[in-house]
Amino acid sequence: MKKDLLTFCGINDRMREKLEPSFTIHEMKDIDNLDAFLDQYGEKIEAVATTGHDGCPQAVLDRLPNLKIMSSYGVGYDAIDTDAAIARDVIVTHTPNVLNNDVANTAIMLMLAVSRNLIVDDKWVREGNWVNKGAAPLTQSIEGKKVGILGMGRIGETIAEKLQVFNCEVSYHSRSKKEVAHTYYDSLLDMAKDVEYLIAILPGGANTDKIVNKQVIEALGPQGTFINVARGSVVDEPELVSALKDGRLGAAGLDVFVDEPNVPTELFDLDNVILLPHVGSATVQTREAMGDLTVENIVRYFAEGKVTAPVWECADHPAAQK
Ligand code: 8YV
Repeated sequence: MKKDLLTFCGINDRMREKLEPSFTIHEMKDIDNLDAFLDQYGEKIEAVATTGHDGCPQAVLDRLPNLKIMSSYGVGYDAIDTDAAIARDVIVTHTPNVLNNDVANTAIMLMLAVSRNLIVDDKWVREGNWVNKGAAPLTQSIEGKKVGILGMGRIGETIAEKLQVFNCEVSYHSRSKKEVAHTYYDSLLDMAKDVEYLIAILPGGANTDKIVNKQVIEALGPQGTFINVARGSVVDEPELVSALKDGRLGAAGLDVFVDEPNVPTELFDLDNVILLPHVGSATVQTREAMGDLTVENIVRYFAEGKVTAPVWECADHPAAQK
């Protein structure tokens, strides 16, 4: 008998192929009348596939009494209420590790693009300035720079490793000191005062809300660059915008925003900012691997009673045991 799966995230062909033999897939995007759907299928749904942005609204969760697993496509899961899931014995899984390289590459791409004026220089060529005005202004090298990483999880470590190629001096701030060779700061503010680049790669959510505040932004200062590949929520966005506008912060490379896909329009006119539409993990290869792991967590749960990548909050769930 096929199990019923409700998806809040997009399902690609590869995911569908792997799921279809064992699951009847109900896609949220195809559901016109949610209430009627939940009346008909709520009790049958045993699995939810979602993202860390979409989660599963409590009102829906309450109508899924037989839900067993919530599999999230992505590493961050700030929109998923893990306490509510645990209270219901629902295991929550995500897709760590498979996106480490591409998210780290995005952080470094932003560092390079901002410091070397990639977008401005591209315009310089296209708008004829090279011909009419001559060489473009000199830019900044990232070689040997002091880089502070905010969050030293799996992606933070990958960024630090990759920065070795540029001979950067890497330090980090996280809630606790890690078993890594980089300099640890127990104060984010102190680190921001000492570094030239600050890269945010820590989970979103209440614990990290606006952790990059006005003081931190000003400590980074007019010569500093802020790179965000974490969540928009980790920075005080209005302060960031105003500091970038009036030069209290030198530059920024931003892949994430508070109210995606809405980006503060004041940023559109600034040459010292590079904006990306939350594409840190968005390569064909990494998205394929994320889809595979999203599916693997669900399929293994029903086949073996185990999952591959539980979130740490669910470590005590029997399906999380090795
Ligand atoms: C998105 C991400 O989740 O993994 C994360 O935490 O931020 C991204 O990979 C992606 O947009 C899929 O929802």
